[in-house]
Order: sequence, then C-alpha cells, then structure tokens
Amino acid sequence: MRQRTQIGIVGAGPAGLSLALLLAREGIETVVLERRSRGDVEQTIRAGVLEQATVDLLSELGVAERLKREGFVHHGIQFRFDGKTHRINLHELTGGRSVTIYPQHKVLQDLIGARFAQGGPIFFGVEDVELADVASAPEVRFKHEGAQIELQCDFIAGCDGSHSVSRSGIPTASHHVFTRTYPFAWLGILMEAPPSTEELIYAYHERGFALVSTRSTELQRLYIQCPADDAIEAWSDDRIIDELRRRLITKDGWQLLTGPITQKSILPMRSSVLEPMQYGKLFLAGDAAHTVPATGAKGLNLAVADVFHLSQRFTAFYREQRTDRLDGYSQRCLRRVWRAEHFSWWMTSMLHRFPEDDEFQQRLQRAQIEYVVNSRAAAASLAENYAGLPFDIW
Ligand code: RFL
Ligand code: PHB
Repeated sequence: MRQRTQIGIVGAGPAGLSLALLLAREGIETVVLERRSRGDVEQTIRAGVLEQATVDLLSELGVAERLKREGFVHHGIQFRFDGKTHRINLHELTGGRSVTIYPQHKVLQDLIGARFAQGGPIFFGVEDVELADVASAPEVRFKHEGAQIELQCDFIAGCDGSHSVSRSGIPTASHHVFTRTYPFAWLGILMEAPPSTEELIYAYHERGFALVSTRSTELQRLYIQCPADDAIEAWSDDRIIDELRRRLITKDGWQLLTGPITQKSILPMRSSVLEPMQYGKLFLAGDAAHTVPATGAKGLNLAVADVFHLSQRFTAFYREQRTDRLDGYSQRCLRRVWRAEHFSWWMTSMLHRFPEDDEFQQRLQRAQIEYVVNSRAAAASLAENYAGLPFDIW
C-alpha cells in the first residue's frame, strides 16, 4: 500500500513527537512511525530534568498544563562530598533560570494526547522499518498490522533514538561518529518513599557517584555508579540501599528516606556524536544523532532543541522555498550539541570514580569540585550549562 506525506517522522520519542506538533502549527503534514506500543512508550521511565527552554517550548505547544501543575521547579542543585552539602543557586547565578523535574514518560503522554486531539497520525507497533532513496525521492517502508506500507515523503526526520535505523540511511563514507565509552555504568532505581531532599543531590564519594532525584511526592529516583559489566542480579535491594546510605552520608544527621524499590536497571554511560546530522533529504534529531552520559541531564533537552531548529527550517522551505536553511541544520545544531557533550563529559569526569585514576588524578578531581562549590565564577559556569543555554547559542 502506498501513502504520502510531507515529512515522515521515524520514532515517537521527545524529538519525533515535538517535531510533529511544531510542524502541525505551521500546517505541515507529518506521519509518525513508532516501533513500540503506545503503552510501552507512555510507561518507560527515563529522564526527569527539563531545562527552562524545554518547558517554554512545551508551553508554547500547549502541552504543559499538567507539567505546570505537577512538575517541581528547582532553583538549585546540591553537591555533596566529605559529609558536607553545598548548594548551587541556579536561579540567582543565571539571572532567573531554573529547571523543572517532570518525568519523560509524562511528557510523552502529554505530546501523544495532543497529537491525537489534532487528528494527526501515529502508527504504533510498526515493524521492519527501512529507508529508501533518501538522496532524491525518500520513502519509508514498514509493516503495520500485517500490511506492507510505502510512505513517500518530501523529507524524513530520523528521530528513532540511540539504536537508530534511520542512521543507516547515511552512507558510511558520508558521516563520522565520535564516541567515548566510560568505564562504569549507573544503577537506577525507583523507590516508593517521600523525597529525602527538596533539591537534587549529586554526591562524590570514594565508593563512587550517587544521585538523589525525584519523580513525585511518593516516588524517589536514585542512581549509583557501578561497574560497567555488573549484572542487575548482583544488586539486592538491601545492597543498593546500603550503598546509597554510605555514599550520601553527612555529618549533619541528614537521613535517606527509604521504602520498597519498584524498579531497577543498569544504564551504560556513553557519549557519541554523528556528523553531519543530515544527508540528502534525511535529517537526524535527538539521540539518533548524539548521546550524552546522563550526569548532565541533557539528552531530552538536546532532542527538543534539535527539532526546534529543524521545524524552523522545514517551515522556511514550505513557506519561502528556501533550501539554504535546511542545508545549515546540522552545523547549527552541532554547536549546541558539542557544548552539551563537553558539559556532560565534564560533570561525569568530575563526579565519578574512574578505576584507572591514580592519586594525582583524584587530587585534581577534588580540586575541581572544591572550585565549583566555592568560586562564584565556577558555579556560574556550571549553572549556565545545567539550567540550559538558549536554543540559539553563538
Ligand atoms: P528516544 O526517546 O529514544 O525515542 C526514540 C523512539 O524511536 C523508537 N524507535 C523506532 N521507531 C520506529 N522505527 C524504528 N526502527 C525505531 N527505532 C526506535 C523508539 O522506540 C523510541 O520510542 O529518543 P529522542 O526522541 O531523541 O529523545 C532522547 C531522550 O529520550 C533521551 O536523550 C533522554 O531520556 C536522556 N536522559 C535525560 N535527558 C534529559 O534531558 N534530562 C534528564 O534528566 C535525563 N535523564 C536520560 C535520563 C536517559 C536515561 N536513560 C534511560 C538512558 C535518565 C536516564 C536513566
Ligand atoms: C533523573 O531524575 O532521572 C535525573 C536527574 C538528574 C540527572 C540525570 C537523571 O543528572
């Protein structure tokens, strides 16, 4: 069966769905294809920290009503080491910007709800997605509910995450992938307990990094650094809680509130950037083009920034027949991507225990953390990056 649309969007994550809504505002027609079921997409636990610019964009798209009601606005974050806690005042150091804690799967529920309310198509549960002819007459071929469909498009947006199939539409000789793999992973859990802290705590400890985040007034999100090859079975609930307590210990009597652990998983820590993010009529956005270790909380925010730029460029094409804006897409995004790559690498390097580090390296790491929490200039730089740079950076 043959179908036609202006933009074929592969992937219904934050990038694909925000792009569909941004383009719908401009009267540009899209079809969104998603490999997983709607239920799966709407329930998978991932990101939590939204930058101000991301919240503003979701508000503009009219999908931030619940976010505004249920999200927690955080004006600061905390660093903990040597049993002491140091606050970085994001709000003050950035001239009034902050972050909002609101789970990614709720962002997706809100985006999917809005897309269906507009009558726009999302095909969930598609199989065997393949891209053809991306240089001239792009087509996405896939199976949906037993039918084989060829979707002809003016352009394809590859928004299909870090295991992207769309990437394969760019010939090997026409791109380069830059990667860094870190020698550790994160063990992430959801725990049914009220928040132990009003703001996120990033802890540096000789046993490894720990992070206290939140999801709701009854649910905490916590992470600990663990060896990259650890199996989840090696981590009993008691061992996780014991390790969290050790790494988060303070001299002022602070206590981690605990409860049943309802979910646990191990997440690899990796950076990657594919350059350029476009080929012919195929444009990559979000994790399909680049990934960051979760320490800086940048992945979802970068995905949204990419599609903001992409939607502007598609709009210029359809309104004014301008192709030059499309040609500049990758270059525009990569400046911001590399800034976020650097920040994520820097936060990761500052806060984790690296197995190969000698004592000299550990002293340097310590000097860096002390600088960040004691110098206004250093704290301001961290705050600017953490709260998020504008979509249009230099
Ligand atoms: P996604 O979210 O992976 O969505 C891609 C979608 O494409 C589908 N797909 C396909 N569909 C059709 N055909 C195919 N061949 C397909 N292949 C894949 C997938 O099923 C999926 O639904 O990519 P997108 O849209 O680029 O969004 C990226 C973000 O999801 C990601 O960067 C963040 O989750 C990263 N991240 C964080 N980012 C933040 O900005 N703030 C945070 O606080 C934050 N915390 C996190 C995170 C990621 C984490 N994990 C699990 C890696 C915390 C964690 C634990
Ligand atoms: C989260 O809440 O999932 C989270 C928070 C901060 C990070 C990474 C993940 O740096």
